[in-house]
Amino acid sequence: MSGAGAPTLELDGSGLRVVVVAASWHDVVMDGLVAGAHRALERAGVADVALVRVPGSFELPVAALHAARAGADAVVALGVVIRGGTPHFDYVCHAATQGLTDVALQTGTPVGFGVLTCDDEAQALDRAGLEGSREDKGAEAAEAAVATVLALRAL
Ligand code: DLZ
Repeated sequence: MSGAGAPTLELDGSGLRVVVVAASWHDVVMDGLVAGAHRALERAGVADVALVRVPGSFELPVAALHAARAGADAVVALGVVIRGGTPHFDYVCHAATQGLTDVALQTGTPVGFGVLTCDDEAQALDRAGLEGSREDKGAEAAEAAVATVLALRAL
């Protein structure tokens, strides 16, 4: 999947409470994703931002569920899973993706999906919003979460 075609979003997220849930594997890439999400939320005027760290991407759904039940208007889920030589990659990716989807649908709380699933670390660094990265997936996930809250409120 390429990053081409991503929308440019002008957002007013003032008054929203947003919880960023972030895994801890691959710390350099994670630092970039978390910083990108915070930059995007600040640009959108979201003042009430909390950050919750969990060990790995497998733990993101339960943290997102807890945040949603605790009253977050939106959750931004960030993680990095890098393919290795075992099927573990597929299990962790599937659990994170399906689990976060379930949280959004069961609670009605928008969940921005910022989990990178990459073949190697170079791919992940290129999407991490760091100096020299081509993409900023942490920011994209944060913007998507805020935009979805605003879209749902307009219904
Ligand atoms: C076990 C594991 C492996 C092999 N790789 C990653 C990874 O690339 N990214 C990530 O976020 N987490 C990884 N994990 C940890 C699992 O997500 C989870 O934390 C453990 O299986 C413990 O439940």
